[in-house]
Amino acid sequence: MAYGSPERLADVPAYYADIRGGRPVAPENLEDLVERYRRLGIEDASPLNAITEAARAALEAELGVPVFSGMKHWTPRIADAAEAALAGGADVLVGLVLAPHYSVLSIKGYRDQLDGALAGRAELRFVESWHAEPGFVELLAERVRGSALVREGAHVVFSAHSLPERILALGDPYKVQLLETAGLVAAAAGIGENWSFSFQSESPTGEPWLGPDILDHLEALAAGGIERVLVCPVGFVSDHLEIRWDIDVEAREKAAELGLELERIEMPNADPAFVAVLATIVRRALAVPSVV
Ligand code: FEC
Repeated sequence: MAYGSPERLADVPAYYADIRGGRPVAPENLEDLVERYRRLGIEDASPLNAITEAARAALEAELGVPVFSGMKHWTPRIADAAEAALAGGADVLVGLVLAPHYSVLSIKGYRDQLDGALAGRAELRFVESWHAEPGFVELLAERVRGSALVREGAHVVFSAHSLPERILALGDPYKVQLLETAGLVAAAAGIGENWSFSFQSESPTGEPWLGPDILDHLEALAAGGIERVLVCPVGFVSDHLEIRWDIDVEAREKAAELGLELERIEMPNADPAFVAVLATIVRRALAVPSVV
């Protein structure tokens, strides 16, 4: 399962309405979103949907069992994937989200959609989180280690999607899991203490979100004498709007203003090494139901 992305500019209002789940959309926020997709050239290609399909096909080939993709906020919907699996005779399903960290405001929504669609018609083995999966940690560490900027002493900023601060009062594991991934990757990459964590992609919903936001964080780093930064997004796995706009456009522009050199790691996307990690997680869920 993945977040989903509009295929065309004309789809953006319906897509945004789906994300808002019936709550009103401010016209200026919709215009701003359409503009971001326009500037990324979405009419030519919808990167997230295409990457998700490539990862699905590669995982199916690797596992030798049918793999279906379902999107949280676009088509094919998670319910469509569930129906397709059931129509193919599945009696056990593994539910895996292409987002490593659990939150009630994130992964639970995917699970609810899948549970609701299956309605008890098959056994669901749902992977709640895979943020410390050794293969995933190593894949990111390798990309950090491989960065020429890091070899020149760049500071590594791990990042993930922000969420409303109220999740902390709910005892949500999201932030703890994110920091755990960042710490594991930093240790495996051998960068010592030369790293920090910040959130990105906050939405204008009118309530406080988890911080620091990456743009403010870059300012603080520059003020502290840092000159080079490698961004390592750990909460996402694909090139999509939150990477290609929020990091590649906004964070880069901010870094340029501050005189900071900024690069980011390549996202895992449908890289065979990443597909192998996903296959390990699925095989484990199929073999040992109690561990998921
Ligand atoms: O490339 C694309 O077209 C889709 C990129 C995309 C990804 C993504 C991942 C996450 N989100 C998470 C949480 C929230 C919360 C809200 C929210 C709003 C948006 C909007 C767009 C959007 N998100 Fe997203 N998210 C992506 C895109 N997200 C577009 C609406 C416009 C905007 O605010 O910029 C606020 C909802 C509300 O208004 O109430 C909360 C989390 C993730 C990472 C986990 C995952 O991938 O599921 C968490 C990719």
